[in-house]
This record gives sequence, C-alpha cells and structure tokens, in this order.
Amino acid sequence: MLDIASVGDFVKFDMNEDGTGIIYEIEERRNYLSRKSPKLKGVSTRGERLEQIIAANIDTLFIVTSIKHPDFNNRVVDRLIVTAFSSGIDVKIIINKIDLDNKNEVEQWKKLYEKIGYKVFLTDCINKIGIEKLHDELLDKVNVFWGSSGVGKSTILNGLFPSFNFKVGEVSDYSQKGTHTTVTSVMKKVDEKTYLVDTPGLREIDPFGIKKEDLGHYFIEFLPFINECKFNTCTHHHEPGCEIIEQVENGNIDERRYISYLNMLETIEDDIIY
Ligand SMILES: Nc1nc2c(ncn2[C@@H]2O[C@H](COP(=O)(O)OP(=O)(O)OP(=O)(O)O)[C@@H](O)[C@H]2O)c(=O)[nH]1
Ligand SMILES: [Mg+2]
Ligand SMILES: [Zn+2]
Repeated sequence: MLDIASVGDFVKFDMNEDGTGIIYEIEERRNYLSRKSPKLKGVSTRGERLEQIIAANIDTLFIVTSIKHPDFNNRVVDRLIVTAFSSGIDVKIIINKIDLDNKNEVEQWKKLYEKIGYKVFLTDCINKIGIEKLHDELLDKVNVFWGSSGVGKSTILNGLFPSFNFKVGEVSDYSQKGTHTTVTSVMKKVDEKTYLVDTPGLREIDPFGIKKEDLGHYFIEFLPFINECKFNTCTHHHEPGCEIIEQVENGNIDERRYISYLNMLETIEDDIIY
C-alpha cells in the first residue's frame, strides 16, 4: 500500500505559521476503497500496477450511474460492487438522468440489483426527482460518490447541498462521455457525523489484490452455491461440476451478472505485465 494520506484519513500534523504543515502520522484505517492505478500510471518496475487509494474510513459507497449520456454500464457497476465488497464497505446504487430514459430501460436494472439485495435510487436532477430520498440515507455516515465521468455525481451532491457548489461539467456530444470535471476527491462535512466525498469520474476500474479463485466470493448471489462446486478451486468458468454455471442455466443467477463476472475474471488473468 502506498504510504500517503488519502481523503478520509485521520492524521497527526504540525502546522506552520504560514499555513503550510507536515503530516507525521496516518492513523490506522478502519477500511479503505482502492483500485489498481490506471494502466499508464503507477506501474512498478516489475510491471505490476500499484494500488491507488480513493478514500479511507468509509461507511457507504454510492455507485453513481446514468441511464443515458453516458449509457448505463452494468459491468462498471459490478466492478465497483466487487471493489467495495472486498473492502467491507456497504454499497448503494444511484441511477441518474431518468429523464432521458426514453426506452424504459431503468426498471430492469433496478429490478436486477434489488433482487440481489442492493438498494437502488432513481434520480433526475433536471426535474429534481428522487434527490430528497437520498438525503436520509446519507445522514450519520461517511459517504463516497463514485462512478464514470459525466453521470452526475457532482450535480446530485449540489442538489442535496447547494452550498457545497461542486463543479459540474458537460458531457461531450461526440463521445457521450463526461469531460472529467471533478479532478480530485473532495470531502465535505454536513454535520459532525455526516461527510460526503465527491470523486473524479473513472475511466477504468480494476479492483486491487483480488485473486481469480476469490472473485466469485464478491458476487453476493453466488455465495449460497459456491461451496457446491465440484472443485474448491473452481473459477466458475468451464470446470465440470460447477454449481454456479448450473444456477445460471436454470435462471437462479442472472446471466448479465455472470457475464460481468467472466469479464472481470479475464482481466484479472491478464493483469501482470512483464
Ligand atoms: N438530463 C440530465 N442531465 C443531468 C442530470 N444530472 C446531471 N446532468 C448533467 O450531466 C452533466 C455532468 O454532470 P456532473 O455532475 O459534472 O457529472 P460528474 O459525474 O460529477 O462528472 P465528473 O466530475 O467528470 O466525474 C452536466 O451537464 C449536468 O448538468 C440529470 O438528471 N438529467
Ligand atoms: Mg464531478
Ligand atoms: Zn464453480
């Protein structure tokens, strides 16, 4: 782990008169959210991608998505769920921009994630729908908002707490992607027990330190079946006697989640670049 302070850390520091200071100790973290540093940065001399800490001492990760502009991407959601789950952090999902849901796609995604057991909030910042419901969920917790660029993380936070005035940007008409308006994570205090962290939009998300044979343990609906696989090293990919594959075939595990799982499994295998 990189030995530098991150948002959410409790630190000891000395302050100089001119406003500069030195942090001399970071207190032990209760938990932290991290990922592999993006491919072009933070690669060790052995070619391994290093761990980048996003925030520490967190209660809830709000995975923020939009139904359109940019399009909803369930693979990103599943990667973020694994990232949080493997660190013991609670997850809630926001699907924003439901004013753009012309094809009525939002309900099927809401249903999928609620069935697995995650809370899903639908929001529309233009007509101010669903924002108030989020308010109570945030109270007395340290909350991180994370997701792709342009989905509306900063807009939602401003809708809840206008005085924070987080910077909001445009989504490019050409690529339908956000323009990375928020460039650094910022924590704001609502009251003594309530904190919010707005983060920069992510381009790629690979959880750090997860082994192939452990990945299935972070897909919560796999858990009741995972010990029924014939081999205890089963990666639920091709192995004979795999109970997860069986449950996908008979419809108890949603195929979209299983495809997402396979997609992640593949990137774990490819990870170390020598
Ligand atoms: N149609 C529509 N547009 C929205 C909604 N919420 C936010 N937007 C727009 O989406 C664009 C991006 O919003 P931001 O809040 O900057 O997105 P972000 O997730 O913070 O993006 P980064 O800081 O780049 O990670 C802005 O033009 C917002 O006005 C919504 O509910 N509906
Ligand atoms: Mg932002
Ligand atoms: Zn299996």
